[in-house]
Amino acid sequence: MTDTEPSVFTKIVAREIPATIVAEDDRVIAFEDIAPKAPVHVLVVPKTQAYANVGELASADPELLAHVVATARRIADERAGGQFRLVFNTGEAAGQTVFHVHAHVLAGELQEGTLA
Ligand code: DGP
Repeated sequence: MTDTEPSVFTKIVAREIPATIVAEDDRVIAFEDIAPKAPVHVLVVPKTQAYANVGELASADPELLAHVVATARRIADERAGGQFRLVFNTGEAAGQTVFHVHAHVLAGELQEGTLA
């Protein structure tokens, strides 16, 4: 992915791809995962695609990372009584497929054999 090539999540931010959006502000967007692995499976995504993964985000903009986590917590409060898993797949070998940093918010029983 390059800066000139919008990621799939940037296309969702731009409403070029439909998604079930559950929260949005000037810095982040949250929407239902297209292939849910649990009864609650929401992705929380910084609107900028400048960071490929959580490590890059943590180094460059810890305040934005904190905002991603706070947004995840609020969604889990609303949908799952605040009991949730937060997963950042980092790297292909760890199952990352979209290299625009995103948090998986998972609640309820996970599909067998999956982490996210
Ligand atoms: P990861 O493996 O951590 O990179 O997760 C990427 C997630 O993004 C995966 O669970 C499926 C989800 N996803 C990919 N494309 C789309 C899409 O077009 N719409 C939505 N809602 N989710 C998508």
